[in-house]
Amino acid sequence: MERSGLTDTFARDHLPPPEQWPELLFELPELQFAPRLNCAAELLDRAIERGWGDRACVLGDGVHWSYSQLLAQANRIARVLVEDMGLVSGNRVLLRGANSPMLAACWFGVVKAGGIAVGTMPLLRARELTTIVQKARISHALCDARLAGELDAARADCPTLTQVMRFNDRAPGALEACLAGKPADFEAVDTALDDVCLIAFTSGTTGQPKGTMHFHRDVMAACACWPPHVLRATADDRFIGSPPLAFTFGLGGLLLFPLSIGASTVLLEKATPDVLLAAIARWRASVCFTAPTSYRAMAAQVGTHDLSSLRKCVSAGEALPAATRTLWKQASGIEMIDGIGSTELLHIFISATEEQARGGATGVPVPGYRACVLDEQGREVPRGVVGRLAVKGPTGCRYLADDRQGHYVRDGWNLTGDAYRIGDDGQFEYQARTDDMIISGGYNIAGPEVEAALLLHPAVAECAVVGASDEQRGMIVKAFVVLKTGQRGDDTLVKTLQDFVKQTIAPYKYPRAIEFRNELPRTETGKLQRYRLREPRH
Ligand code: 3UK
Repeated sequence: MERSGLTDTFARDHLPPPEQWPELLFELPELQFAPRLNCAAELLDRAIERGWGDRACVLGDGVHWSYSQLLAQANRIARVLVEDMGLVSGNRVLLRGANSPMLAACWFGVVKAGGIAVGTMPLLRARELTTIVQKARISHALCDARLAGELDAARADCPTLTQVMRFNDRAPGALEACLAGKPADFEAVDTALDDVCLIAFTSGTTGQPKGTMHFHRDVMAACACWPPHVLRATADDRFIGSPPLAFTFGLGGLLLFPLSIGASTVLLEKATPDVLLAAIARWRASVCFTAPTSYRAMAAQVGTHDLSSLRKCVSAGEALPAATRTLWKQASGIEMIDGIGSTELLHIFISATEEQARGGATGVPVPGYRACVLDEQGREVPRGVVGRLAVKGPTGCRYLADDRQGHYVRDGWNLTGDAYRIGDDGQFEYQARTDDMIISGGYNIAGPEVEAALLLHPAVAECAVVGASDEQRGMIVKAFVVLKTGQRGDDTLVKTLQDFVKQTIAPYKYPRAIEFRNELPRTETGKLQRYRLREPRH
């Protein structure tokens, strides 16, 4: 490894042993990085050198910052961290707030100062924050005043967290007051390309959250792979979307990627489907990032908004059903860019351009990455056979002090926990999470395939399919269905939906049980929490 530029060595000390790392690939010419690299300086200071200083950069409610203004703000924040809050490079800094230009400036301030940014989802409670603070041994926090309650409640069990400053706050000790007296320049800490700059916690549908450690190089590698090769946005694009900056889907899509090309980005505190549609029209946004369900909900309402500025739509976070792709195309005229990414690999590693896009397929490995489908023994399966998705590239899984490293990385491959198959055209087709495969009456059934079939029925707004235990068959396919308004969930509709599925896919896959719900349990990142539908209701 390169000589570290960080004084506090906690992160490097807690990397997994080298033999447990995935193999890393740096074959592309754009992945040759200098040994000294600070990604915040690379993205912001270099932007000014490229002449982008006066271009629009981050926008939000009442805020319109150019690249120079964002850099100045980030520099002042770095000074507050170092000069007023005693930050030593390598310290972990918790960031807490809804998406906003100020939160973006905090991220860059922390990273320029050699701090390690740890984003937290706005909805997290004191218990969950405590786990994160303890695990990453966090010493500093920058927190939106409106979200300070849960962090304050966590502090009793967080002795390492000694420095907390609030922003979006007019109080004398708040960040805004401290920034007022600071000069707008700051020399970035001279970090190594393999110094940790980010610990992203997995959104964790089950179990304890895992901290994934990413280097300055990883951030630049993510900017160099999927965005130029698949997204292909330009400096004149304006990005917008819903994923929180604490989720690497949001951090990349709504902050790092637009800034890496001189584009602008709109950071919305709230981005429910109705709000997002109105915001696209208001800001004349051209590139949108959100989850499949959000596109589905927006498709029903596009008529009432001017979406003429919109030209690229990215879907990630969970599988994009073919019906949702078609629905959005019909409603907006736009072919979506689907992409599978993970917190462990930082961002998207399999995806398809608008031209390559095909319903039911995620796409092909992003340039810079390699992917294949393996059996239980780690051997490649023939084309068309379902197995475990395995990936390697310039980024990869490094858990912070966690035994589960050996589950995600085997023989140099990152195993994402997804069941995939490669189609005749070479595209990767998502089946299910490996632990979501339903084995019923001896058949292997992928829940998402049944969901995709149900979604084709006009009465269905949303659905989730899981295995439910059954005395006779061991397991049966059970569907939880949210109906469109005006539909009645009765026995007749159950029968109608069952027949509909039997006519759409192999009949043995039909849901033997259907339960109607008003909504489905989801994480803050938009992922369906299937495990909550599996457990008995109390
Ligand atoms: C699932 C998908 C099918 C899949 C993420 C883009 O979702 C992200 O990260 P997470 O760590 O979850 C990873 C898991 O989510 N998944 C994500 N996208 C897709 N399944 N099709 C997709 N397009 O199970 C994967 O293993 O929360 C996504 C960029 C950054 C991210 N962190």
